[in-house]
Order: sequence, then C-alpha cells, then structure tokens
Amino acid sequence: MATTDIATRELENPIDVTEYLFRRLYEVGIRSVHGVPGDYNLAALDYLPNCDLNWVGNCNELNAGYAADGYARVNGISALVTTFGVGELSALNAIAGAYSEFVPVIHIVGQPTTQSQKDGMLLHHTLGNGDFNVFTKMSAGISCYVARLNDPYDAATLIDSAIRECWIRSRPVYITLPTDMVAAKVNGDRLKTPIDLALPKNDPEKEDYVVDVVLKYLHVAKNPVILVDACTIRHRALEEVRDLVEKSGLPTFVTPMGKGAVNEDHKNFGGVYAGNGSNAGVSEAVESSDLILSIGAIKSDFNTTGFTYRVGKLNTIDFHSTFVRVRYSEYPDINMKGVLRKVVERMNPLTPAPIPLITNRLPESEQVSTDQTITHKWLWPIVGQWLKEKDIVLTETGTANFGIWETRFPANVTAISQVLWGSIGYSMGACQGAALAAKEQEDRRTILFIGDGSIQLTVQELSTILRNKLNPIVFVICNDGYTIERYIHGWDASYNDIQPWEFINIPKVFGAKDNYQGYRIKTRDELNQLFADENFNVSDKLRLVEVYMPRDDAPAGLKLTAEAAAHRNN
Ligand code: TPP
Repeated sequence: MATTDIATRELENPIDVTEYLFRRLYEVGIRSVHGVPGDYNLAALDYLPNCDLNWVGNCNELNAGYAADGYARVNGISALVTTFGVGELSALNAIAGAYSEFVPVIHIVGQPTTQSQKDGMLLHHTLGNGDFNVFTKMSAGISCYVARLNDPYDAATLIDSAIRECWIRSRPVYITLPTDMVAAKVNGDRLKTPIDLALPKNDPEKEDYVVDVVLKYLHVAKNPVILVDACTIRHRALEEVRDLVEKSGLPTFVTPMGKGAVNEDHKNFGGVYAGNGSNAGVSEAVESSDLILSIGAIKSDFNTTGFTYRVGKLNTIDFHSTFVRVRYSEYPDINMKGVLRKVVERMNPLTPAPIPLITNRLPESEQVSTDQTITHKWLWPIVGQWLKEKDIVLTETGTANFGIWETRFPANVTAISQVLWGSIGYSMGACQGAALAAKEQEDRRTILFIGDGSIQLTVQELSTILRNKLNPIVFVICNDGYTIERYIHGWDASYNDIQPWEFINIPKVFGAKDNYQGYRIKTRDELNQLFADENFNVSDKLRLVEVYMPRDDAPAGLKLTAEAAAHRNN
C-alpha cells in the first residue's frame, strides 16, 4: 500500500495498473479478451468494461488459449487472462503452440499479492512449497518476453515492452498481475504516446547490399519461382510479397503452412509445393527452377511431406524476419520486409517461365464417377468451388490439414491450421476466436473442418460460440476414429478407435435453440445440395455438419507424410 501512496502523490495523472494495461490492449486493436476467471484475476476483470473490452468467457483455459491464437491470426494480436497455477498451466499447450507457430498472444496471469509471494504463504493453487516462481519459469520457455508487474515503479514500462515484443517478434508474452498491483497507480500520461510497434529499420547500407546480391542472381536466373511460406503471414510481409508476385510475374507457389498468403486466383499462382505431396505438376516446376525465392519458410516435417523438399541451398534465396540467406551466404540481423520492398522497386522486367496449369481441381475421374461415397479426392476440390472470397478456413491436424492442399482458395481467404505444433482440438478453440475477430471486423464467414477424434478434446467451445452469438460452419469428418494415426501405426488398434458421438445434438445440450442448425451428410449428392442451398450459406447461426467418410480413406499428402513419420519413428 505504501508504495502505491508514494506513487500516487508523485503522479499528475495517476491511473490503475490494470486500466493502463487494458487501455494498451485496446490501443493495439484488441476488442475481446479470452480466458477463465479465478479469484486471483477477478478484480482485474472488473476493469474490462470501462476499457471497452469484451470478456469472452471460455469453458476452460486450454480452449481459451487456442481461441486467443485464432483471434490473433485474424485480428493481428490477442489477449488471454488466466488465474495463477491451475488456470495458466491449463493454457500452456496453447501458448506453446502460439510460440511455435509465431502467433502474438498476450497471456496475463492473476497472481496472489506480492507480499504473500514474498512470505511464501501456503495458498491455494500453489505447490505447497512456497515457490511462487515455478509457473513463471514454465512459461518463460514458451514466451518471448516475461513482464512481472511487482512494482508500480516499472509496471507501465514493462507492459509497453511486453506488448511491443509480442507484436514485433510475433510470439506470446507472459505478464503477471498480482492482486495488490491491480489498482496500484502508474503514470496515465504515458497513454498519450502510443506504443511503438514499428519494426526496427534495417541498416540501410547492409539492406542495399543484400538487395544488390539478390537482384544480381534474380536478373540472370533462367526460370526463377516464388515460394511463399508461413512466416510471410506471421511477420506481416504480405504486401511486399503481393507486389513481388505482381511486378515479377514469376510463377508463385505456397507451402501448406503458407496457404492463404497469396491470392490463389492470381494468374501467377501455380499451386501447393510440399515435396512429394505437392499438387500435380508443382514439384517439377519448383524443383527444376534455378532460383527459388523462398519467403518465410518453416521446413517442418508436416509442411514438406516428411522432408521430401528437393530444393538445394545453391538454388535458393531464403528471406526471413531476422536474416536473409543467398545460396550459401547468410546475412544476419536483417528483416525481409525492407529487402523485399527494395527488390520490388529495383528489379528489371523479367521473362517468367510459363506457369504450370493448376490441376488440383476435381480430377476428371471424379467428375464422371457415379460413386456416392464422400472421399478425400472428391471432397477438397469441391470445397474450393463452394468457398467465397474472404472466408476464414480452419483445418485440424488429421485428414483435414492434408486435404486442404487440394482446395484452391478464392481471393483473400485466410487459412488457419497448426501444421507445426499439431495439437489436436486446437482448431475448435481457434474457430471461436477467429469467428469473433471476424465478426468484430467485417463479418467474414468462418468455416472449420475437424476430425471426429479431435473435436472430442475441445468440443465445449461450441458453447462459447453460442454464448457469443457467433455463426461459424463446422464440418465434422466422421470417419470412425483417428485415421491419421492409423496411417502412422496401429491400423486396427483399439487405441485409434473413439466413441462415436451424436455430434449434431451436442449444441442442443449446450443450450442451442433456433441459433443452431445441424446436418448429417452421407453422400456426394447430399453435400452438393447443401452447398447449393441458399439458407445454408447465410451466416445467421451456428451450423454443424457431420460428413461421413470412409475410415481408411485419406488425402494423398497424408499417406506420404504418415509413411515418412512411421519410418522416422522406427
Ligand atoms: N494429443 C494431442 C493434444 N495432439 C496430438 N497431435 C495427438 C494427441 C496425436 N494425434 C495426432 S492426430 C490424432 C491424434 C490422436 C488423431 C486425429 O484424429 P481425427 O481428429 O479423427 O482426424 P482424422 O485423421 O480421422 O481426420
């Protein structure tokens, strides 16, 4: 209390720490805060309405973390509030996923008072050993910045630094808020100066040098191509890449994690490159190129069909947020955004190689087939025909994450998946967060494809979706268990079986009334009719569609990746 009084006397425009924090969240574009209440964060939550922040109220912290991740991928950044120990630890899987996949989530944890922490009191939600640092240490490894608000003296500075780091590095940060700090006073005048979210500028001389080197190779290359991956999205280089694609006219490809980064309707777009799992014709085009402009690559196993990339360093220029590598030479401490901008400005007109025909539309054999079974080969190209511009499309780890490689998106679709971290259940939570962010912005459609196994982990988010009046379309792939796992190991093993649920009835249990419609789809004709149904395409309620597919069917990319994973596990 004494510290607070002194601070108050010295400040001309005192403001409570929590109000300061929440006003900063609002300033950077956050409108809704995810989380679960607990006695160590309740008083802080009282500040939300005054700061124009909406409280989502998730069913558990893991879901809240996934939802915050989904919200950030649509909104740019998000916040999550949990309570000490029990709450924050439940969110850690989601936070680790956000760290791994470069998603900016601000995790705020309500803690016991600073005094009781110093005294090592035997409080609820502790390990009973007086260690109040243990949970912070756990979060530190999956956060790019830790701000412990233990003193009003530096609280505002720490909050500003945390938010800036979160944005610039596009990774989660961890902020502790002890209950005696909630109303401690900080200098409110600081709010008159917005947090500086600008990227540190590249050293101009170095940047010019790297641009020259890139152009030197680009101008003599015979058949250069552009390959766009996840970090283009996460490190916000989309505009630079769009301009590069446009001005260069080069054949452009995306990786699975890069889907949505470029306009797939564009004449330069050639399809998905993922080594052996690429769209038809794509691996030949990419692998025969003498210069691949690889932007924001994350060459993980599931993003490369089990490391089957065949693009050597000698033919590659890699653009990243912290370095650029031209063939075998690495230029550290340089951000791709500045380099790409100047490459676009300074490049000479190029003579691009012909773009390969996109062959990932419905194969001819499927067009003439009279089979009514919904197979992956048939489903994913059909989904591409149904999607609309600006849709947000989420896919879960499992068959959906691989199937979507064969879906050609209309313009400006946002794709959300967790190809690197791959925690099942993620997409159900992320769907809630993404749908909310979309509604706050311009009400785009949010569409989820999730397996019957994965949805069982986080299904309660359907309840949060109803509570927050969100209207996503959720497709549950009912294929009798963990098909992706069967392809890796244990084809008939009981551990890959699940209890079949009546998915379409679940929202009713969660209190859905006329704000919900369920569908059970077993044939191609039924799905075609559904897609053509005008009512179905109106985003006025939650819609959940059970789609029945064979247990042993999978997209080609999954089969190859699973084979490689099984081999590596030996
Ligand atoms: N637990 C977590 C949290 N994440 C995981 N990735 C796994 C376990 C292992 N795992 C990966 S995929 C999968 C499991 C258990 C099964 C997914 O099955 P389902 O959702 O039915 O998808 P399908 O392949 O059948 O479409």
